[in-house]
Amino acid sequence: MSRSFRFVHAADLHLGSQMAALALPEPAAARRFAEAPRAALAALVDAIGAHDAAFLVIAGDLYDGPWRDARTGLFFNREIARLGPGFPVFLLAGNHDAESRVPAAIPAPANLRRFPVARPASFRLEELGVALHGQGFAAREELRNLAAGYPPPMPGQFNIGVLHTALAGRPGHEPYAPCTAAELAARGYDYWALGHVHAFEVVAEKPHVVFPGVLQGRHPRETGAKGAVLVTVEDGQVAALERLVVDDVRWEAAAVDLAGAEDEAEVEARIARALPAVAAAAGGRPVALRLRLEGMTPLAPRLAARRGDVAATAQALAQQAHPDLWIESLEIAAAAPSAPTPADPALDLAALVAEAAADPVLAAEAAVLAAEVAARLPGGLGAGQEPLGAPLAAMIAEAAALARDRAGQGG
Ligand SMILES: [Mn+2]
Repeated sequence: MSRSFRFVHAADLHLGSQMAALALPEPAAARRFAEAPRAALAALVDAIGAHDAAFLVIAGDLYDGPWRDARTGLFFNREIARLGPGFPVFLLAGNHDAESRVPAAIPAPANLRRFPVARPASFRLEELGVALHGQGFAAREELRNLAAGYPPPMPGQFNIGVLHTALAGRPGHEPYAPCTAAELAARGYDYWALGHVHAFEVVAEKPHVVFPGVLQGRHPRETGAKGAVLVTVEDGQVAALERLVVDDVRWEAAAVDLAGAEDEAEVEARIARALPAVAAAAGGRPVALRLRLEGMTPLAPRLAARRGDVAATAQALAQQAHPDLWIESLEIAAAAPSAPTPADPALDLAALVAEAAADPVLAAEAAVLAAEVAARLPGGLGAGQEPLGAPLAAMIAEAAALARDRAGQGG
Protein backbone atom coordinates (compact mmCIF):
# COMPACT_ATOMS: atom_id res chain seq x y z
CA MET A 1 0.00 0.00 0.00
CA SER A 2 1.29 3.41 -0.87
CA ARG A 3 2.27 5.77 1.87
CA SER A 4 1.52 9.47 1.91
CA PHE A 5 4.15 11.70 0.35
CA ARG A 6 4.70 14.68 -1.89
CA PHE A 7 6.66 14.99 -5.10
CA VAL A 8 7.56 17.73 -7.54
CA HIS A 9 6.92 17.54 -11.27
CA ALA A 10 8.81 19.96 -13.50
CA ALA A 11 9.53 20.13 -17.23
CA ASP A 12 10.92 22.44 -19.87
CA LEU A 13 13.63 24.13 -17.86
CA HIS A 14 15.50 24.92 -21.09
CA LEU A 15 18.78 25.54 -19.27
CA GLY A 16 21.36 27.14 -21.49
CA SER A 17 18.82 28.99 -23.64
CA GLN A 18 19.26 32.65 -24.37
CA MET A 19 16.55 34.89 -23.04
CA ALA A 20 14.90 36.96 -25.78
CA ALA A 21 17.00 39.98 -26.70
CA LEU A 22 16.20 42.70 -24.22
CA ALA A 23 17.58 46.20 -24.52
CA LEU A 24 17.18 47.16 -20.88
CA PRO A 25 18.64 50.47 -19.81
CA GLU A 26 20.07 48.92 -16.61
CA PRO A 27 22.84 46.33 -17.05
CA ALA A 28 22.01 44.75 -13.67
CA ALA A 29 18.41 44.17 -14.78
CA ALA A 30 19.56 42.72 -18.11
CA ARG A 31 21.82 40.29 -16.23
CA ARG A 32 18.99 39.21 -13.98
CA PHE A 33 16.84 38.37 -17.01
CA ALA A 34 19.71 36.53 -18.69
CA GLU A 35 20.29 34.37 -15.62
CA ALA A 36 16.62 33.79 -14.76
CA PRO A 37 16.38 30.17 -16.02
CA ARG A 38 19.19 29.22 -13.62
CA ALA A 39 17.71 31.23 -10.76
CA ALA A 40 14.38 29.46 -11.30
CA LEU A 41 16.08 26.06 -10.94
CA ALA A 42 17.77 27.22 -7.73
CA ALA A 43 14.39 28.40 -6.43
CA LEU A 44 12.86 25.05 -7.39
CA VAL A 45 15.50 23.19 -5.38
CA ASP A 46 14.78 25.48 -2.41
CA ALA A 47 11.02 24.87 -2.78
CA ILE A 48 11.51 21.09 -2.87
CA GLY A 49 13.26 21.33 0.49
CA ALA A 50 10.74 23.76 1.95
CA HIS A 51 7.81 21.50 1.01
CA ASP A 52 9.57 18.33 2.10
CA ALA A 53 8.99 16.63 -1.25
CA ALA A 54 10.23 13.03 -1.58
CA PHE A 55 11.43 13.11 -5.19
CA LEU A 56 11.63 15.21 -8.35
CA VAL A 57 10.49 14.29 -11.86
CA ILE A 58 11.75 16.29 -14.87
CA ALA A 59 9.67 15.45 -17.95
CA GLY A 60 11.98 16.61 -20.72
CA ASP A 61 13.77 19.64 -22.12
CA LEU A 62 15.94 20.14 -19.07
CA TYR A 63 18.48 21.54 -21.54
CA ASP A 64 17.62 23.85 -24.41
CA GLY A 65 20.01 22.12 -26.79
CA PRO A 66 23.62 21.06 -27.31
CA TRP A 67 25.94 22.62 -24.73
CA ARG A 68 28.51 25.15 -25.86
CA ASP A 69 30.58 23.88 -22.95
CA ALA A 70 30.00 21.90 -19.75
CA ARG A 71 29.00 24.90 -17.63
CA THR A 72 25.26 24.35 -17.99
CA GLY A 73 25.55 20.69 -17.00
CA LEU A 74 27.85 21.53 -14.09
CA PHE A 75 25.32 24.05 -12.82
CA PHE A 76 22.50 21.52 -12.97
CA ASN A 77 24.60 18.88 -11.20
CA ARG A 78 25.48 21.34 -8.45
CA GLU A 79 21.83 22.27 -7.88
CA ILE A 80 20.69 18.65 -7.87
CA ALA A 81 23.41 17.77 -5.39
CA ARG A 82 21.93 20.35 -2.99
CA LEU A 83 18.92 18.04 -2.66
CA GLY A 84 21.12 15.51 -0.90
CA PRO A 85 22.82 12.31 -2.05
CA GLY A 86 19.78 10.14 -1.35
CA PHE A 87 17.19 12.40 -2.95
CA PRO A 88 15.85 10.76 -6.13
CA VAL A 89 15.68 12.84 -9.32
CA PHE A 90 14.16 11.24 -12.43
CA LEU A 91 15.13 12.72 -15.76
CA LEU A 92 13.58 12.15 -19.17
CA ALA A 93 15.03 13.46 -22.45
CA GLY A 94 12.73 15.63 -24.60
CA ASN A 95 13.11 16.96 -28.12
CA HIS A 96 15.43 19.78 -27.09
CA ASP A 97 17.73 17.55 -25.07
CA ALA A 98 17.25 14.31 -27.01
CA GLU A 99 20.13 11.92 -26.46
CA SER A 100 21.55 12.53 -29.93
CA ARG A 101 21.73 16.29 -29.25
CA VAL A 102 22.78 16.37 -25.59
CA PRO A 103 24.65 13.19 -24.74
CA ALA A 104 25.49 12.67 -21.06
CA ALA A 105 28.90 14.27 -21.42
CA ILE A 106 29.86 14.63 -17.77
CA PRO A 107 29.34 12.30 -14.80
CA ALA A 108 25.92 12.77 -13.20
CA PRO A 109 25.27 12.91 -9.45
CA ALA A 110 24.46 9.52 -7.95
CA ASN A 111 20.89 10.62 -7.14
CA LEU A 112 20.04 11.26 -10.83
CA ARG A 113 18.26 8.50 -12.73
CA ARG A 114 17.70 8.83 -16.47
CA PHE A 115 14.97 7.04 -18.36
CA PRO A 116 16.42 5.17 -21.32
CA VAL A 117 15.63 6.22 -24.90
CA ALA A 118 15.68 2.85 -26.67
CA ARG A 119 12.69 1.43 -24.80
CA PRO A 120 10.46 2.33 -21.85
CA ALA A 121 11.77 1.46 -18.41
CA SER A 122 10.44 1.59 -14.85
CA PHE A 123 12.01 2.80 -11.62
CA ARG A 124 10.76 1.87 -8.17
CA LEU A 125 10.81 3.78 -4.92
CA GLU A 126 10.06 0.84 -2.69
CA GLU A 127 9.72 2.69 0.59
CA LEU A 128 7.07 4.98 -0.88
CA GLY A 129 5.37 2.36 -3.02
CA VAL A 130 5.98 4.35 -6.21
CA ALA A 131 6.66 3.11 -9.74
CA LEU A 132 7.72 5.52 -12.49
CA HIS A 133 7.57 4.59 -16.16
CA GLY A 134 9.11 6.51 -19.02
CA GLN A 135 11.02 6.64 -22.28
CA GLY A 136 13.07 9.61 -23.39
CA PHE A 137 13.65 10.93 -26.91
CA ALA A 138 16.58 9.39 -28.79
CA ALA A 139 16.41 12.12 -31.43
CA ARG A 140 14.69 15.43 -31.81
CA GLU A 141 11.86 14.39 -34.10
CA GLU A 142 10.04 11.65 -32.21
CA LEU A 143 6.89 10.95 -34.19
CA ARG A 144 6.04 7.55 -32.70
CA ASN A 145 3.46 7.11 -29.96
CA LEU A 146 5.89 6.32 -27.14
CA ALA A 147 3.15 5.96 -24.53
CA ALA A 148 1.73 2.98 -26.43
CA GLY A 149 4.77 0.97 -25.37
CA TYR A 150 4.67 1.86 -21.67
CA PRO A 151 4.20 -1.13 -19.35
CA PRO A 152 1.00 -1.90 -17.46
CA PRO A 153 0.75 -0.36 -13.97
CA MET A 154 2.45 -2.19 -11.13
CA PRO A 155 -0.22 -3.46 -8.75
CA GLY A 156 -0.30 -1.82 -5.32
CA GLN A 157 2.01 1.00 -6.42
CA PHE A 158 1.38 4.68 -7.12
CA ASN A 159 2.17 4.59 -10.85
CA ILE A 160 3.55 7.65 -12.60
CA GLY A 161 3.93 7.90 -16.37
CA VAL A 162 6.64 10.34 -17.46
CA LEU A 163 6.30 11.50 -21.05
CA HIS A 164 7.36 14.33 -23.35
CA THR A 165 4.49 14.93 -25.75
CA ALA A 166 2.17 17.45 -27.36
CA LEU A 167 -0.70 14.95 -26.85
CA ALA A 168 -2.95 15.18 -29.91
CA GLY A 169 -1.50 18.62 -30.67
CA ARG A 170 -1.08 21.91 -28.87
CA PRO A 171 -0.80 25.23 -30.75
CA GLY A 172 2.80 26.35 -31.12
CA HIS A 173 4.28 22.97 -30.17
CA GLU A 174 5.75 20.33 -32.47
CA PRO A 175 3.47 17.24 -32.55
CA TYR A 176 6.06 14.90 -30.99
CA ALA A 177 5.27 11.54 -29.35
CA PRO A 178 1.59 11.92 -30.31
CA CYS A 179 -1.12 10.28 -28.18
CA THR A 180 -4.41 11.29 -26.62
CA ALA A 181 -5.26 12.15 -23.03
CA ALA A 182 -7.93 9.42 -23.11
CA GLU A 183 -5.29 6.88 -24.12
CA LEU A 184 -3.09 7.91 -21.20
CA ALA A 185 -5.99 7.80 -18.76
CA ALA A 186 -6.82 4.27 -19.94
CA ARG A 187 -3.30 3.01 -19.14
CA GLY A 188 -4.22 2.63 -15.45
CA TYR A 189 -1.54 4.89 -13.97
CA ASP A 190 -2.26 7.34 -11.14
CA TYR A 191 -0.47 10.38 -12.54
CA TRP A 192 0.93 11.43 -15.91
CA ALA A 193 3.90 13.77 -15.59
CA LEU A 194 4.05 15.41 -19.01
CA GLY A 195 6.44 17.89 -20.55
CA HIS A 196 6.84 19.84 -23.83
CA VAL A 197 3.87 22.24 -23.67
CA HIS A 198 5.04 25.50 -22.14
CA ALA A 199 1.76 26.60 -20.58
CA PHE A 200 0.62 25.09 -17.28
CA GLU A 201 -2.34 22.79 -17.91
CA VAL A 202 -4.20 20.19 -15.91
CA VAL A 203 -5.42 18.21 -18.91
CA ALA A 204 -7.41 15.71 -16.84
CA GLU A 205 -8.01 14.52 -13.29
CA LYS A 206 -8.52 10.97 -11.99
CA PRO A 207 -6.00 10.19 -13.19
CA HIS A 208 -4.18 13.48 -13.35
CA VAL A 209 -2.59 14.35 -16.69
CA VAL A 210 -0.52 17.49 -16.16
CA PHE A 211 1.78 19.87 -18.02
CA PRO A 212 3.63 21.99 -15.43
CA GLY A 213 4.69 24.41 -18.19
CA VAL A 214 8.04 26.08 -18.64
CA LEU A 215 9.93 26.71 -15.38
CA GLN A 216 10.86 30.25 -16.40
CA GLY A 217 9.29 32.29 -19.22
CA ARG A 218 11.97 33.19 -21.76
CA HIS A 219 10.34 35.55 -24.23
CA PRO A 220 7.45 38.01 -24.53
CA ARG A 221 4.91 35.34 -25.42
CA GLU A 222 5.62 33.28 -22.29
CA THR A 223 3.65 35.59 -20.03
CA GLY A 224 2.47 35.17 -16.47
CA ALA A 225 3.53 32.99 -13.56
CA LYS A 226 5.76 29.99 -14.37
CA GLY A 227 7.09 27.08 -12.36
CA ALA A 228 6.50 23.44 -11.47
CA VAL A 229 3.78 21.53 -9.61
CA LEU A 230 3.75 20.00 -6.15
CA VAL A 231 1.68 16.83 -5.92
CA THR A 232 0.43 15.49 -2.58
CA VAL A 233 -0.41 11.78 -2.51
CA GLU A 234 -2.41 10.32 0.35
CA ASP A 235 -3.29 6.63 0.59
CA GLY A 236 -2.33 6.08 -3.02
CA GLN A 237 -4.47 8.93 -4.36
CA VAL A 238 -3.64 12.42 -5.57
CA ALA A 239 -5.00 14.52 -2.69
CA ALA A 240 -3.76 17.92 -3.87
CA LEU A 241 -1.97 19.56 -6.74
CA GLU A 242 -0.55 23.06 -6.43
CA ARG A 243 1.72 25.22 -8.50
CA LEU A 244 5.19 26.02 -7.27
CA VAL A 245 5.78 29.40 -8.86
CA VAL A 246 9.56 29.72 -8.95
CA ASP A 247 10.22 31.99 -11.93
CA ASP A 248 12.68 34.77 -11.20
CA VAL A 249 11.46 37.32 -13.75
CA ARG A 250 8.15 37.87 -15.55
CA TRP A 251 7.03 38.60 -19.08
CA GLU A 252 3.71 40.39 -19.32
CA ALA A 253 1.53 42.08 -21.93
CA ALA A 254 -0.92 44.90 -21.29
CA ALA A 255 -3.11 47.09 -23.46
CA VAL A 256 -4.10 50.64 -22.60
CA ASP A 257 -7.27 51.98 -24.18
CA LEU A 258 -6.78 55.59 -25.24
CA ALA A 259 -10.26 55.98 -26.72
CA GLY A 260 -11.31 59.60 -26.54
CA ALA A 261 -8.06 60.81 -24.94
CA GLU A 262 -7.73 64.46 -25.88
CA ASP A 263 -4.31 65.43 -24.58
CA GLU A 264 -1.02 63.92 -23.54
CA ALA A 265 -1.70 64.35 -19.84
CA GLU A 266 -4.68 62.05 -20.28
CA VAL A 267 -2.54 59.53 -22.20
CA GLU A 268 0.00 59.53 -19.37
CA ALA A 269 -2.70 59.17 -16.75
CA ARG A 270 -4.18 56.15 -18.52
CA ILE A 271 -0.80 54.44 -18.93
CA ALA A 272 0.01 55.14 -15.27
CA ARG A 273 -3.29 53.61 -14.15
CA ALA A 274 -2.58 50.32 -15.98
CA LEU A 275 0.86 49.68 -14.49
CA PRO A 276 0.41 48.96 -10.77
CA ALA A 277 -1.68 45.85 -11.51
CA VAL A 278 1.07 44.48 -13.77
CA ALA A 279 3.69 45.06 -11.08
CA ALA A 280 1.50 43.58 -8.34
CA ALA A 281 0.84 40.38 -10.32
CA ALA A 282 4.59 39.77 -10.53
CA GLY A 283 4.99 39.77 -6.76
CA GLY A 284 8.09 41.95 -6.70
CA ARG A 285 9.89 40.21 -9.57
CA PRO A 286 11.36 42.22 -12.44
CA VAL A 287 8.86 42.45 -15.29
CA ALA A 288 9.39 42.89 -19.04
CA LEU A 289 6.16 44.39 -20.29
CA ARG A 290 4.91 44.46 -23.85
CA LEU A 291 2.73 47.57 -23.81
CA ARG A 292 0.13 48.29 -26.46
CA LEU A 293 -1.65 51.61 -26.83
CA GLU A 294 -4.95 51.27 -28.63
CA GLY A 295 -8.27 52.98 -29.24
CA MET A 296 -9.53 55.87 -31.30
CA THR A 297 -7.93 59.18 -30.39
CA PRO A 298 -7.03 62.30 -32.38
CA LEU A 299 -3.61 62.05 -30.71
CA ALA A 300 -2.75 58.83 -32.54
CA PRO A 301 -0.58 60.32 -35.30
CA ARG A 302 1.26 62.47 -32.79
CA LEU A 303 1.98 59.45 -30.58
CA ALA A 304 3.27 57.45 -33.53
CA ALA A 305 5.43 60.32 -34.71
CA ARG A 306 6.92 60.82 -31.25
CA ARG A 307 7.37 57.17 -30.50
CA GLY A 308 10.74 57.57 -28.76
CA ASP A 309 9.36 60.18 -26.36
CA VAL A 310 6.26 58.11 -25.71
CA ALA A 311 8.42 55.08 -24.91
CA ALA A 312 10.59 57.11 -22.52
CA THR A 313 7.49 58.48 -20.82
CA ALA A 314 6.00 55.01 -20.47
CA GLN A 315 9.27 53.73 -19.00
CA ALA A 316 9.36 56.58 -16.49
CA LEU A 317 5.78 55.84 -15.45
CA ALA A 318 6.57 52.12 -15.21
CA GLN A 319 9.47 52.82 -12.91
CA GLN A 320 7.15 54.77 -10.63
CA ALA A 321 4.87 51.76 -10.39
CA HIS A 322 7.75 49.38 -9.66
CA PRO A 323 11.51 50.04 -9.90
CA ASP A 324 11.99 46.84 -11.93
CA LEU A 325 9.10 47.22 -14.38
CA TRP A 326 10.59 47.50 -17.86
CA ILE A 327 8.77 48.35 -21.08
CA GLU A 328 10.12 45.58 -23.30
CA SER A 329 8.35 46.96 -26.35
CA LEU A 330 5.78 49.59 -27.11
CA GLU A 331 3.16 49.06 -29.77
CA ILE A 332 1.25 52.13 -30.83
CA ALA A 333 -1.94 50.73 -32.29
CA ALA A 334 -4.11 53.76 -31.55
CA ALA A 335 -5.98 55.12 -34.55
CA ALA A 336 -7.18 58.60 -35.34
CA PRO A 337 -10.75 59.36 -36.35
CA SER A 338 -10.66 59.60 -40.16
CA ALA A 339 -10.11 63.03 -41.68
CA PRO A 340 -12.18 64.36 -44.57
CA THR A 341 -10.75 63.38 -47.96
CA PRO A 342 -8.96 66.31 -49.57
CA ALA A 343 -10.51 67.60 -52.77
CA ASP A 344 -7.21 67.27 -54.66
CA PRO A 345 -6.24 63.55 -54.86
CA ALA A 346 -2.58 64.55 -55.20
CA LEU A 347 -2.78 65.81 -51.59
CA ASP A 348 -4.59 62.76 -50.24
CA LEU A 349 -1.90 61.38 -47.94
CA ALA A 350 -3.95 58.39 -46.82
CA ALA A 351 -4.48 57.29 -50.43
CA LEU A 352 -0.82 57.87 -51.31
CA VAL A 353 0.37 55.81 -48.35
CA ALA A 354 -2.10 53.03 -49.11
CA GLU A 355 -0.87 52.97 -52.70
CA ALA A 356 2.76 52.82 -51.60
CA ALA A 357 2.03 50.10 -49.05
CA ALA A 358 0.44 47.94 -51.77
CA ASP A 359 3.37 48.43 -54.18
CA PRO A 360 5.21 45.06 -54.40
CA VAL A 361 8.42 46.66 -55.72
CA LEU A 362 8.56 49.03 -52.76
CA ALA A 363 7.76 46.18 -50.36
CA ALA A 364 10.57 44.05 -51.80
CA GLU A 365 13.06 46.93 -51.51
CA ALA A 366 11.94 47.60 -47.94
CA ALA A 367 12.31 43.92 -47.06
CA VAL A 368 15.90 43.90 -48.37
CA LEU A 369 16.73 47.04 -46.38
CA ALA A 370 15.08 45.67 -43.24
CA ALA A 371 16.96 42.37 -43.54
CA GLU A 372 20.25 44.29 -43.86
CA VAL A 373 19.45 46.31 -40.76
CA ALA A 374 18.34 43.19 -38.87
CA ALA A 375 21.55 41.37 -39.78
CA ARG A 376 23.64 44.15 -38.29
CA LEU A 377 21.71 44.49 -35.04
CA PRO A 378 22.74 42.00 -32.35
CA GLY A 379 19.12 41.69 -31.24
CA GLY A 380 17.55 41.69 -34.71
CA LEU A 381 14.79 44.24 -35.33
CA GLY A 382 13.70 44.01 -31.73
CA ALA A 383 10.40 42.40 -32.62
CA GLY A 384 11.36 38.96 -31.35
CA GLN A 385 11.05 36.08 -33.77
CA GLU A 386 8.08 37.46 -35.63
CA PRO A 387 8.12 37.26 -39.40
CA LEU A 388 9.55 40.26 -41.19
CA GLY A 389 6.13 41.10 -42.67
CA ALA A 390 4.75 42.22 -39.32
CA PRO A 391 7.42 44.84 -38.54
CA LEU A 392 7.24 46.01 -42.19
CA ALA A 393 3.52 46.67 -41.96
CA ALA A 394 4.09 48.43 -38.64
CA MET A 395 6.85 50.56 -40.20
CA ILE A 396 4.60 51.61 -43.07
CA ALA A 397 1.83 52.52 -40.62
CA GLU A 398 4.32 54.48 -38.55
CA ALA A 399 5.64 56.31 -41.62
CA ALA A 400 2.07 57.17 -42.58
CA ALA A 401 1.35 58.53 -39.11
CA LEU A 402 4.54 60.58 -39.18
CA ALA A 403 3.64 62.04 -42.57
CA ARG A 404 0.12 62.87 -41.42
CA ASP A 405 1.40 64.52 -38.28
CA ARG A 406 3.85 66.68 -40.26
CA ALA A 407 1.14 67.57 -42.78
CA GLY A 408 -1.26 68.49 -40.01
CA GLN A 409 -3.87 66.03 -41.24
CA GLY A 410 -5.62 64.36 -38.36
CA GLY A 411 -6.38 61.12 -40.11
MN1 LIG B 1 9.81 19.95 -25.91
